[in-house]
Amino acid sequence: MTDRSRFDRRDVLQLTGAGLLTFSLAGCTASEAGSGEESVPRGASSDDDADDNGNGNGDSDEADESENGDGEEDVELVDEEPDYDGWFDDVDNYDGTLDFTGEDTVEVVVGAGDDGLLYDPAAIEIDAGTTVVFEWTGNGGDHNVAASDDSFESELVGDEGHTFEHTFDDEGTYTYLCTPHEALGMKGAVNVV
Ligand SMILES: [Cu+2]
Repeated sequence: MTDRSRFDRRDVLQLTGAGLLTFSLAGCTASEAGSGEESVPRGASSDDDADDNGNGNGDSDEADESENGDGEEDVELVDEEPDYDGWFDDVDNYDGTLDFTGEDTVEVVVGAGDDGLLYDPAAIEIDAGTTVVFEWTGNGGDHNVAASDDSFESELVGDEGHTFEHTFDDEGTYTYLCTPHEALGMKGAVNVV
């Protein structure tokens, strides 16, 4: 999907800088396929295509930001961002919810970031029945993973390689935090669809 984002961005440049490039591409395709150039109102149909490309670009810009954050190039942001009701206001690495639907297991790093005081990714979306495996980096001291609604809670440990698993069977938005580091913004969320 990275490739598509870049392609879309290139289209924007073409449209704003020299819209003729997109137009000529569309024209070539039309003439090759139909060889009926004389009867096709090329200007009008090309205009429609160009508008469609332009509309898609607001979304891909957001996706680019998430790539910078964690390098997960093949993961996209969800189409409709859940309402976390301010949960992520003080979380440094929250940059939208990453779409992990279709996966049986998803890994979240515990103790990410320069200080080891983040979960990464901070927000994920999964299907009901998916297991999330939290894995400790060993950075930032002792951490845990504690659901706001007490539906799950891990041990409080600092060992590198420690893991805690939870399978999310029911749909809903689950926020969780690290008990010692909540005030420092060590918080995450799992949106189950
Ligand atoms: Cu912590």
